[in-house]
Amino acid sequence: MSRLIVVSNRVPVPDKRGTAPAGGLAVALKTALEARGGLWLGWSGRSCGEDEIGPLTSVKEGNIEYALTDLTQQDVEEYYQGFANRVLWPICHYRLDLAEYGRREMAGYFRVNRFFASRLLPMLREDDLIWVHDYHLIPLAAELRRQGVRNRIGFFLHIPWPAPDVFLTMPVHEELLKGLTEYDVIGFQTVHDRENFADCLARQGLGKRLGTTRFMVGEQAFTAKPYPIGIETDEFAGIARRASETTLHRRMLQSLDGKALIIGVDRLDYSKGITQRIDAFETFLTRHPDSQRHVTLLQITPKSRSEVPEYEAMQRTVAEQAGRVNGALGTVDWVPIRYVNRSLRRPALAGLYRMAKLAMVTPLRDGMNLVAKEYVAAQNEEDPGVLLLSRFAGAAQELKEAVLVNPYDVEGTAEALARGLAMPLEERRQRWQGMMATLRENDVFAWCRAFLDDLSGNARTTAPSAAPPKTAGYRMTLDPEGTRRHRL
Ligand code: ADQ
Repeated sequence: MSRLIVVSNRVPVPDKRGTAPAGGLAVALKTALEARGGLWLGWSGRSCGEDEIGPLTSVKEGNIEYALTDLTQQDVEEYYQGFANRVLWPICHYRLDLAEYGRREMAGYFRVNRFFASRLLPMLREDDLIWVHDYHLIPLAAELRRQGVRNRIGFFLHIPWPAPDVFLTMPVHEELLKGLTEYDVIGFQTVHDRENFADCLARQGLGKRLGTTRFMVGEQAFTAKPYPIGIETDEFAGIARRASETTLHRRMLQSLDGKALIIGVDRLDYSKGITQRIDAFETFLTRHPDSQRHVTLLQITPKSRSEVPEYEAMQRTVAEQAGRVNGALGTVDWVPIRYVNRSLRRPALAGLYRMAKLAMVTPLRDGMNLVAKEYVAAQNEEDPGVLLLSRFAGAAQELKEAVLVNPYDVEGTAEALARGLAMPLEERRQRWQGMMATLRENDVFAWCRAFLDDLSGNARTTAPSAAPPKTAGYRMTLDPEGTRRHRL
């Protein structure tokens, strides 16, 4: 079996006791790396002066090596804070209004990708499989190819891929699109994202489509396919079951004093729809005054990317909004919204999910959204809670039994919330069973295997003899992968 090289912006390096930061993605990739032996390369999170970039820092654990590089302060500003977080992130989440293009940042993004390629090159062996993750590193394959690398390289995009009208607003769209076609396998979260990508290729007249998942640009054929990411379903369910014995769980139950808990868990990010969610909760309370004093919304939101001004402003907006609702509707012994800016450990989070009668997972746009999946996995099968899920989260393509909402429609979300809280046990059970079966079948390990099978399986330069798409041009409206699960 070929060795596996994973490249991502940040790397979950195990600490001195050998425990890696928890999280399904890290666990799944670590399992794959252990099976094949391998290397995980990324940024150390440190910045330094131009002349201070030293050799890679290496941490070894068993047959896995974690290799970290520092970046210069200028690199971090241009590549990470600049182009990745202030252009690619907003554009891929359909926020054209927040994208800030700057030539310097764009150049920095490509320069740092070249730099990552040069750091990887001396460590590469001929038959290594390379798996690149996420929007920070789109041009990495093109840089590696330019430096002579012929290995099979795969890319997985964790965030949405936008429709052509949105994507093409980016001044460097051509380079990014062409850069992607240098991969052998491109993974998206949903069929919808892959079709958006195919539409972008078609709009730019780049190559041709050979079949549902195969494309050809110049002499090179590649695969573009949805691989919906999952969680460690059974492990997470076990953590949630055990969490009911913890002190935090008891204290929380006590403090709820019989009120129904509604939960929201998101990094602080404008894509997560937190302000619309609070609006919907307020509308629900106002329209259903008999629910007042009987429900509490716990919104757990660790701060993220505070160096980007939009995020700092958002922190103020959400805190003020929660304060205003609490001031207007709260009583001396009831606070409608508890707003917490903390990251919680997984057992604590799992226990809170299990305690909550309903989860509001209402992003305006999300690649997948693992919180939705964790909430379902954490439920008590005898008395499961209700998942209110945005139809604009990738997870909505799989979790069809959730109560799907349009987060822009505040009143509609408020009514769905009322319906969800009143949902009879039998319906809750049925919906939960359907969702849980999906999560068990397509957990994060299955996701990882499916991608790596495709990455190790295809021949890069062979043009397959697949039939052309049945519909004219590139657009395919019906795609059987929409319901396909990876049974491996
Ligand atoms: P994110 O945007 O970070 O990920 P998400 O998929 O919801 O979003 O995952 C966040 C993870 O962080 C979850 O495992 C969750 O439990 C954890 N988390 C969130 N808030 C927390 C808190 N307060 N304390 C502790 N843990 C917390 C990106 C994309 C998503 C895609 C993932 C994976 O934006 O769409 O689902 O990658 O591909």
